[in-house]
Amino acid sequence: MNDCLFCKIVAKEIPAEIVYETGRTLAFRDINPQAPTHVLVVPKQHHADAAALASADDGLADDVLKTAHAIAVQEGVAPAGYRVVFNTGPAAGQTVFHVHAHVLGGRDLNWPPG
Ligand code: DGP
Repeated sequence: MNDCLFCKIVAKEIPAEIVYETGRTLAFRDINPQAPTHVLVVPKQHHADAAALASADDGLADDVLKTAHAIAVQEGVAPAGYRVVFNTGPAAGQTVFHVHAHVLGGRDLNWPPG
């Protein structure tokens, strides 16, 4: 999509600190990190939110989840524990409408989230 921020990052038109890439996914550091590890995983194909990703019937949601776990291993946060979050819709705090998984780790994470 022409006006989508994360599509522009996928297209490398806007810079980001890319930490992992597969054929169908891209992972880059969040510009406003909330934990020592805070990486965003996106499908390269545009889907607005997690509900739309879940409806993609070609295993793309699996690819995003597998990339999220690969990030946790690469960042060294998997053994202690980490969180994967899809903010879905405005009430949940979604601000960028290209689906993305937040991968958070490297500190103790509170529950419930705010
Ligand atoms: P959400 O609120 O769940 O839609 O998360 C959007 C995240 O995207 C937020 O944590 C900040 C991050 N973000 C916004 N703009 C940029 C950007 O230009 N570059 C990067 N790396 N992250 C961004």
